[in-house]
Amino acid sequence: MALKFMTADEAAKFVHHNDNVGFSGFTPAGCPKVIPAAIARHAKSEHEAGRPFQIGVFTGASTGDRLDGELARAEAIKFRTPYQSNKDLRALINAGKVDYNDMHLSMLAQEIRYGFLGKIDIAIVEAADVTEDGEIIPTTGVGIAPTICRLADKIIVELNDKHPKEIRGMHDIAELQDPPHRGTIDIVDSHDRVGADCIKVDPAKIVAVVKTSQPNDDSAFAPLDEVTKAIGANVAKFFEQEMAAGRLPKEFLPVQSGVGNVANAVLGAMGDSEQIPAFNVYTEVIQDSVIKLMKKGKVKFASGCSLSVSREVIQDIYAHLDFFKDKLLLRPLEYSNNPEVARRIGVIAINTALEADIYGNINSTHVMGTKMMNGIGGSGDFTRSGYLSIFTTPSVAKNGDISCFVPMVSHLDHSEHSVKIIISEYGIADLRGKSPRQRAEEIINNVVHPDYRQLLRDYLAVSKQGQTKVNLDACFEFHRKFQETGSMKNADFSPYKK
Ligand code: 0RQ
Repeated sequence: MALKFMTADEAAKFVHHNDNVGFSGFTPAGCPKVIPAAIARHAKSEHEAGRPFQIGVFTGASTGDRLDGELARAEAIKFRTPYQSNKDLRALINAGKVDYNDMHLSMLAQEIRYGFLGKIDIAIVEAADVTEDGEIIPTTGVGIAPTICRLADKIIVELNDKHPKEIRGMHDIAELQDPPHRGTIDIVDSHDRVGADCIKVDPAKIVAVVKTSQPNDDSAFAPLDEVTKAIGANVAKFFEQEMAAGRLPKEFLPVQSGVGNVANAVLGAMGDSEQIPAFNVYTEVIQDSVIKLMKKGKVKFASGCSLSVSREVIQDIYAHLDFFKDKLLLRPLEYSNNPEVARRIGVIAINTALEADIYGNINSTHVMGTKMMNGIGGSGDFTRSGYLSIFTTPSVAKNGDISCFVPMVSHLDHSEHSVKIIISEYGIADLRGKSPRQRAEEIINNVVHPDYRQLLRDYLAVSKQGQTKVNLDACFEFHRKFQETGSMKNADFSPYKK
């Protein structure tokens, strides 16, 4: 069947008010670059004509500004799931103008299939290649593309020639069967493959192909500062201690590392450690630091859902595809983040917290319990199922006026039952096998900023004895004082009684 080439504005007309639209990609990598802006233009003209136009947006995770940003600024988003990190969209969510379903990423494709989230009307996917018989080669982010392509009535392909057709073979495309017919997933090692090298669709569903030549956004990182460097060094030190104690196998285990500067610093420090052997990566997002370590021979293989690297690094990968092609594998989200696989292969999960409490509960998402930052992302998929679940965080935020360690988290994403290790620039809190009382001591003595240690001890002193010492009147004294006075340092527990 001949492909129907057209402009982005022509293709955008296939999207209607109230449609649920599924987009490929994960982070800006693999997301359509020009069609979302065309939908935004269409939405604006509909609004000017006095007609409503808003859609549900389903993606693998966050996207680039050319997707979430454009659609948010056009007020074209009604519903969003499962994750976002765009400032304009975040503002609308926190103003109550967009309904946001923040969910564990591994569950999205199946919840769409189960019918929990409504019907996907149209799928818009970026491709390195598309054939007349319906073979779609994804680019650098897979996300939920296989599921949305199968379930949608219409598919629009954004064919991006910045990605060579020879990228074919770097993907492992499959979809899980739903219960009661789900079997085991035959991934016992990071490099195991269970699927095909492309997404196969009914070619009759491809209603439009839009050609483009837009690169991925450049994901630049801030240079490492003293705090992120110290956190990275503490993570590497922790692994060295674990190796020496025989609590990690000598060949090491696959690593999942979160996104951002701390994650880059952690991988950098692991790369520099002589005691840590070359390891595999089984993660969501493969960042620049992984590619750097791969070139040094320190990372042997990386499986992920997205290759979210800087423009310089992607050019390097494409220029040396023969070196990278058998070392990189991109999978759909329900495989990259699958808890069954993470538990089986023994993933070491390393993620970042916004705040932690003295018992090891983690808030990754809500500032002061209220405002959405990004979302839980894949952190829960890996934290609950990992061989070891580590959270990193600087000890303080906002020039020291916020302690990232508080008496009680203002929102809970990961509970004390899943979190094993917390690492800040001050050191390592090892929570394994410890009671709440012992965990509080470990955290206060090792990872809390010195300015806040006594305040947290004061809180414990006014808390009721029990399995977990809590004072329900005082547990948000840090947050309250920050909101009233601009600093958690003004917390005062003297008026509280046990
Ligand atoms: O604010 O930007 O205004 O300065 O939060 O904090 O320290 O720069 O940390 O960029 O690594 O983000 C948890 C948000 C950390 C991220 C979070 C303020 C701080 C700053 C950012 P400014 P940092 P990061 C991926 C797994 C959930 C998703 C996930 C995240 C801003 O890691 O979204 O884990 N995680 N996905 O000043 C108020 C506090 C604060 C605070 C920091 N306690 N209260 N503000 N900030 N602590 C899994 C993969 O496999 C990839």
